[in-house]
Amino acid sequence: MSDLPTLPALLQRTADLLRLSGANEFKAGAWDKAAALVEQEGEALRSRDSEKALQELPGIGKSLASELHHYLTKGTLPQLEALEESLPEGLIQWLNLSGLGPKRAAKIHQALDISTLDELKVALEDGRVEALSGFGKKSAKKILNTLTWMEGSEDRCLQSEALAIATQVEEWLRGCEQPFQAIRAGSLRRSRETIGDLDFLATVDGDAKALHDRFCEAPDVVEILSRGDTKSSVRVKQGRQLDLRTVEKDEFPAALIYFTGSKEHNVFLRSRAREKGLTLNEYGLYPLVDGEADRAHPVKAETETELYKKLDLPFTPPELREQVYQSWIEENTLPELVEAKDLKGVLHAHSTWSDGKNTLAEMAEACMKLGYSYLGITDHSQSAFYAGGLKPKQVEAQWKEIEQLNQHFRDSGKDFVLFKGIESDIRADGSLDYDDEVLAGFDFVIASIHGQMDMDAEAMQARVEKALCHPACTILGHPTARLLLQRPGVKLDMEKVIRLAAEQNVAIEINAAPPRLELDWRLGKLAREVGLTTAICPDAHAVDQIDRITEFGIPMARKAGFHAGAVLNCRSKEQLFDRG
Ligand code: DGT
Ligand code: CA
Ligand code: CA
Ligand code: ZN
Repeated sequence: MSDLPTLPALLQRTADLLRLSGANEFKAGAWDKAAALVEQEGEALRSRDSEKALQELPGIGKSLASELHHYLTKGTLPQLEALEESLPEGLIQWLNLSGLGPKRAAKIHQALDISTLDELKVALEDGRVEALSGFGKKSAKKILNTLTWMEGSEDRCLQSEALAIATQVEEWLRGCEQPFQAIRAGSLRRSRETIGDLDFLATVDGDAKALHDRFCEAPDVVEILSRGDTKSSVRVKQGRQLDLRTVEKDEFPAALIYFTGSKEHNVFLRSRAREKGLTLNEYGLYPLVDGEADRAHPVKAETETELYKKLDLPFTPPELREQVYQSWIEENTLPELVEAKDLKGVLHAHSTWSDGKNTLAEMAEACMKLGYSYLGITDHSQSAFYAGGLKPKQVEAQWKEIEQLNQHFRDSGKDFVLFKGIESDIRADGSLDYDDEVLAGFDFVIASIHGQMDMDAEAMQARVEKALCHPACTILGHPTARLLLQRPGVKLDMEKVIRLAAEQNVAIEINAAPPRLELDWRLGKLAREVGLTTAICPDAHAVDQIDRITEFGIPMARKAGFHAGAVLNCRSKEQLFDRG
């Protein structure tokens, strides 16, 4: 059976590959339109069970209807498969470079007769690309920057991708006939925003080989790198490496600490052990006798907590086992980290008023179902025309709908309220995207950068600082606009931004969209020192994206060291926008 939600993306990809192959715009554009149409149709598409019925859709000609029908019945698009077959694989990879669209990629490919990333890099460096008409020095430099950036990150993946793989593998392992206990370790347990390889640690009752065998036979495994009875490594089809370690029960706490890391945290713990006349390794904690571990008399510790205690240290949540937090651990000033149950409401979501997929009422309903007592809706502002940004007249109309819905909630005895918000573009000059009069009418304003990201550091700094100082600004959205593993953020002195935001009583969001995950957790320590408030936001464009705040937002806020008291949407709806 076909998976409808992925169909628009496949149609879009076909359009891109057609352009890459040099097809004319008329032909490629039809696939773009088909993608938008299919998105709009949703599940209703399934009821069109013949090519003829599909052809009745606007813009769907005979050949597209045949493709769609093939997809609905067989789950693939023949045209896409043919393109992927015929285009050089290296050339297809060019599409991952943000800043180089398929048409321009095709132009370079044809003019210079090159088709790999390496060849492209050389051509960017030796000036052949900038000499092509329509390119120039600046755009060649930009493409080269993204290429270099991507090279350094292709051995990692997003946390969300790693979590999906981990969940699948764990489910598969549960089918092992031998009883066992397994846990995620490494960067995944520490909730890093990107993941290199996935580490699992387990203890097995009886023969550990059975678990290793099952691990190596997981459905997505494409390569077994090593298979043993204490350690196995495999590669899965998504490209990631997975490591499984099994240890004895009494070794588990020390092994868990070791394989959770970070490396720097381990170094710190080992030196701490030395200071106490002990030695710590991946098997246990032992007294040091004549500079040697006394393995016959291990220091008893049945849990991680007990092990930390033996080192006179507080239990350190995995998220905080990073170099930056060493002083908090030593001084025993670790914060009580925010938890999912502390969240009271949702801020930063889009509706059909701009580029969201669900109506205001649907979004509110979904928040209620998840147990939240408010939703601060923030559609795009007028400059974001590409995302259906709201003109002042539409803002007013949306306010009316919000008031009606709130009235309805009150009348039906629902403990829920919609707040009037906006995600206002920060214009290049640092101004917000409406007159002050309009801005004052919102319950709250998220200010975000969406365009003109190439500005130099000084201009960008001034731009963001001006926005922060606007009296209507409540939250700074995705501060550097980075996209993990795709593009670095804008040039910004985040230390200064955090200090100023705290001073101005402006919160900086932790955006839970998997490629964003900023405010970066590395800045959490400073945030706590200056009393910055954050908001854990889904940036949801559909009802099924609201839950991101618990899935990715909470782990990231914890990793940044935030306690519930410093999180805006852990406040009740009555106290939410108190700025005293
Ligand atoms: P990743 O895989 O790059 O996302 O990051 P990690 O932290 O998962 O690193 P990985 O998979 O190389 O190792 C898992 C843990 O094992 C790591 O967090 C700490 C521990 N570990 C590995 N190698 C060393 C080492 O050379 N020294 C120390 N102290 N610990 C290590
Ligand atoms: Ca790892
Ligand atoms: Ca590893
Ligand atoms: Zn945004």
